Amino acid sequence: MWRFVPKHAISVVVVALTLVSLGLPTPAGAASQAKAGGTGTTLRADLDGVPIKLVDVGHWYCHDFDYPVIHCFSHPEDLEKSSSLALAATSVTYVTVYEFTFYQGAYMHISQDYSILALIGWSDRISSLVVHTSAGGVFWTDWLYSGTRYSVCCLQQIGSLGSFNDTFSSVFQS
Ligand SMILES: [Ca+2]
Repeated sequence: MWRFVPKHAISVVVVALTLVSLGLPTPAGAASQAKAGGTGTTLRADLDGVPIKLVDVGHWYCHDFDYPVIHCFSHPEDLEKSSSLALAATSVTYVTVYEFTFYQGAYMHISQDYSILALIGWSDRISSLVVHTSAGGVFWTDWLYSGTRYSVCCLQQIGSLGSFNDTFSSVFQS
């Protein structure tokens, strides 16, 4: 069954991952992984089951319901199948972010906090979004939940972010 790490723990892990991945070049074989010291939790990503670099997540159709693994797919229909299986097992607050306005381009179902969206290739690229639950989240224009905040909630569908287009650099779920 799917099991989720408590959010406060995830935040610590994300920050740790960020520091590690920014500070140390990783060997080619470990390029798709960023390890958090001491926790045993490794944020990683795959595309159609094959490991990919985390920064490439933003190019595909992905979800993080199996955190700390981000699953990506070449085709959105495969993403939706995988997402349905995960969501059937638990209730999750999540937001879908899209590369282009009006829900076009690459997209990702995000249920976790990301202090640096650049880590998964999503910084300064989000142009539209959909909130799937009554809860929501807060996007920020800078790393580590700073800069200008942009709160979303309540099944909002935002086809165009206006002046916030391509500005979000971190996000946490509320
Ligand atoms: Ca964009």
